[in-house]
Amino acid sequence: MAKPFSPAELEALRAEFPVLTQEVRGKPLVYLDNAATSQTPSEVITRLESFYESECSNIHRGVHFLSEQATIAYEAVREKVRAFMNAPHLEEVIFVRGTTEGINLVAQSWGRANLKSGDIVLISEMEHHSHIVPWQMVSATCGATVKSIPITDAGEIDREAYRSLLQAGGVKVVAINHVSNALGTINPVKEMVEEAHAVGAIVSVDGAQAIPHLKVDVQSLGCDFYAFSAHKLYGPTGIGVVWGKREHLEASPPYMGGGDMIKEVTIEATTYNDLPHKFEAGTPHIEGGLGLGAAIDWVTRIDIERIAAQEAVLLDAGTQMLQEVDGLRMIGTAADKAAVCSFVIDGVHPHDLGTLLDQSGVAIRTGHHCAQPVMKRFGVPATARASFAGYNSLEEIEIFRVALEKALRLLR
Ligand code: 7TS
Repeated sequence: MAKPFSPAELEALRAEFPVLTQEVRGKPLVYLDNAATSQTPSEVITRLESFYESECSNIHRGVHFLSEQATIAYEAVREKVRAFMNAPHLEEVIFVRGTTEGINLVAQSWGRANLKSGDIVLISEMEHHSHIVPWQMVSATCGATVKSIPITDAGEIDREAYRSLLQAGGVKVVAINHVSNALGTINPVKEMVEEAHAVGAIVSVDGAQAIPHLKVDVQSLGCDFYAFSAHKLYGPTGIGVVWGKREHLEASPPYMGGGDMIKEVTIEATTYNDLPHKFEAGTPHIEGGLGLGAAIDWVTRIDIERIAAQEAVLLDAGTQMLQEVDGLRMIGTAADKAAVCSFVIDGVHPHDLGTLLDQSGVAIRTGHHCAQPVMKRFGVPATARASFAGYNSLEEIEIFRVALEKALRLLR
């Protein structure tokens, strides 16, 4: 079992994040909105700068020095990503803008080529909108039907209901997140994949909330597609990855047309490039890719297991602290949870709470978290959500507690 950070280790780690040293509204920043976007260590920021200082050029197309260097650096990140998620083949790693684009790519490329009238797409009730809407869009085009996998009162997948839905036949796709952003639930992806494959369905996994907290191994999970965003993994915005099994990617048409994704173009017709370039039309987010590589290096150096151990301590302390608040109801009490505390408090609107906490320098997220079916399931319009990262401390949970008490005195 990995250990959480010692006070000295945590202090050194926090010092790597320039943003954490600032005050907001005259108070030290307590950043507890990591499920939305995590903060960025200096190493990653420096990597973004150094691209513009010494490598700025387009990639995959230049014969000159800068382009050659940038291409080598960018392609080296693909290998880092492959190793980070233990993907079997390099060409299965496709760079995209983020989780959302990755899922749209899967739905539009694989979905259009494979879904037909009468097919069923199963989407869990705890999905982020970005894992619902793209499948709805392609289903509407292909005549497929979208059905939901229900969740329990604890915010876990109802496994019995899932099995029944699979057994009823016609399921071609199962769309599940590895970790829910609104509940924190860690889903039993490996088992759910086995069950889906047994009836001939593929599984698309939204890994946006899992990649910063868990050691992800796509071969062990056995899933067919896995998408994530760099900005939740201590990396830059605007870049992410969708991984897919080679046979699926090869049998799917490109998502976008343009430069770099072709072998030959005439005015009449085009032959497409090989993987991964077939799915990477146009100039990519080059410095973003380099930043993602630096973020993976950073997480590897710190050790994802130790980050997870730190977050487990924070989740325990945060949950305990919140449960002592009068009238508070935790939304999402799964046995296996990542570092997310979503809650509502009697008589208090989450937005008011978020605004008052901000006055104390505490940043949380409030709203439906782009997971309206979850809100509907629990009968709430919105929740307040504190989400932790490896650099958060128990002292910050204490500041959060004091700020929460102060806010509740004003609101009640
Ligand atoms: N899937 C999940 C589970 C997410 O949490 C998010 C973003 C996305 C997909 C979309 O990622 P993007 O990088 O493509 O935007 N979640 C959140 C959140 O919880 N608060 O702000 C963004």
